[in-house]
Amino acid sequence: MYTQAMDTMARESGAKLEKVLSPDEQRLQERFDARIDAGDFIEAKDWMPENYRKTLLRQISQHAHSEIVGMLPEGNWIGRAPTLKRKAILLAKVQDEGGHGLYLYAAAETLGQSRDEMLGALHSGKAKYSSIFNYPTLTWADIGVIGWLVDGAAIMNQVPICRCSYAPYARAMIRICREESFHQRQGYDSLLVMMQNGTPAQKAMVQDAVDRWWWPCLMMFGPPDDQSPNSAQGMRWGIKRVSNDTLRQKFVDATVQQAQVLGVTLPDPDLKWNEARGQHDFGTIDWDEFWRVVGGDGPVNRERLGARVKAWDDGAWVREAALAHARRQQTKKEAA
Ligand code: BYC
Repeated sequence: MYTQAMDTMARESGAKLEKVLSPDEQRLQERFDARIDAGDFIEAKDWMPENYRKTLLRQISQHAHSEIVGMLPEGNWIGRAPTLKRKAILLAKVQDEGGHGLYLYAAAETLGQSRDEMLGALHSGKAKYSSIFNYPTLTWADIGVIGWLVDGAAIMNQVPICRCSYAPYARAMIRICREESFHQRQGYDSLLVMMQNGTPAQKAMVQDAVDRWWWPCLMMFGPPDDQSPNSAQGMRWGIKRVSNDTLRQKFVDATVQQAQVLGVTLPDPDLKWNEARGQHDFGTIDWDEFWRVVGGDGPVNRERLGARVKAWDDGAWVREAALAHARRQQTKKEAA
């Protein structure tokens, strides 16, 4: 039986949850729990516990914000891509990220929050987005490394969400994951070209980018399982299918061989194969750094949020023009 674990009133008073639900709500709750147990998908029109809805809104809106903020570090390099081919690929990738944000905002809207409200929360600094986008893109190699490692970590995290119990989110994730695979491949390909055909300076640039992005990528999966307040309930509800630590481990195991083929060293002296576990051991993540970045004090948090707010303000005339056009169309329709 699943409970609304975030219902602190019931928990704090020590009362059983059943006592605060009306008989009708109790019946709905039981039906919902049975559907989750059976692995059913929940649609927007279906009854759901209030805290299931809130948890989804939190995660999906954060995810949407990450896609939109994630356009910024790579967008900075569109005008500086080294060849026409790389520029076309990067343009397509950044546009895809914008599209992912739109699918996800649309999925979150089905839970009853408007896009304006979600964006308001982002712009005021109230809403979270992925910690990874608060690191700067200093060289062209950073763009390849974002594709390889950041999108690689994103795929590892996002493939299980294609089976999320909330169907509109799961459907959005299926489309997103297809595109993420291309994103990862293009990043890896761009690094491979530099490592195989590049000058010593280009090879050093790739290694430097790997050194700077590796640890922040491991942080992307979120805090360790025993310090992850949302995991237990998220997993019981089938929102989260695989734990933060399990996904992080899978990412490390998958990446080690890719790094060998590329000819780069992952910056962790403790990284080594553990025969007994059948997995790689790796060093300690600096969780103080992670919480600092999540709390708004990363290398470029202010710059990223500032760029988002400016884009929103600069786009005001587009929104006004679109609304004026819609009003005119409506007037014409009514007059016809
Ligand atoms: N950054 O209890 P936990 C992309 C927060 S886009 C910031 O484990 P949960 C891409 C967490 O929100 C990638 N905050 O939480 C785009 C929670 O705080 P609140 C984005 C983080 O939800 C463009 C607190 O820490 N992917 O790849 O069970 C170009 C405790 O955590 C982070 C998604 O959003 C973080 N890294 O698990 C290229 C995937 N980690 O909300 C690439 C969907 C944790 O209680 N999201 N926090 O205040 C998820 O899968 C889950 O929400 C998480 C966290 C695994 C991220």
